[in-house]
Amino acid sequence: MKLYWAPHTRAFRTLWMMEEAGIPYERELVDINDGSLQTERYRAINPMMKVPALEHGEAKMAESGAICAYVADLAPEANLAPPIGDPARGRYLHWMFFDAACLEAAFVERMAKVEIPSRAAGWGSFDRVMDVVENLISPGPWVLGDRFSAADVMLGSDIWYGIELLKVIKDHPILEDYSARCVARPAFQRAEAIEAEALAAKG
Ligand SMILES: N[C@@H](CCC(=O)N[C@@H](CS)C(=O)NCC(=O)O)C(=O)O
Repeated sequence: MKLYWAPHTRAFRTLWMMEEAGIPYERELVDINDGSLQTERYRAINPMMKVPALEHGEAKMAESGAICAYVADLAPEANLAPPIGDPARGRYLHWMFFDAACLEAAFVERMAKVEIPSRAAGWGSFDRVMDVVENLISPGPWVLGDRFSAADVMLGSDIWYGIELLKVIKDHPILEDYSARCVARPAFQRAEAIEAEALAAKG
């Protein structure tokens, strides 16, 4: 299984996911700024020509949420996704999809300083999304209560990104605590170390 990735991108969550799953994988570090993704070979994996992307035998796929869900299902022993038939799978899928559909969109709205009428915007509004996520992880500690899952990899990576890098989340102690719980996970730290090593090698 090969993961195409670049540091400081949405590929981080897939690195974290791989480290949580604990299954063998190969990493191919790509440069998203020098045109090296603009090849027919890469287009066949991800026609959007973005990272992350995954190749696993005949399976070729992109979209970080889909990759996280795919890897979680491949590693049942890591217990990162409720199996089909488990009622918790509904809540799990709900929040996996919510991340890309609502949380990321709300960040973009805030960064672009545009206001879209909340009934037209699929995510409602930035403030509404923050309230919903705070309620979701209270008391937590995770989206599925005591059970950490790939939904936390998706949500946690975006919350962390929103606080630390984009700085669109401010004065939300519940979200800051959740982010700190994510950062404390050994798999998160291994993913960070992989990024740091790649950035240091680049100079
Ligand atoms: N919806 C996609 C977004 C992927 C994406 O936007 N990747 C960016 C980095 S965060 C990228 O590869 N940009 C390079 C480019 O557009 O050329 C996902 O979640 O995987």
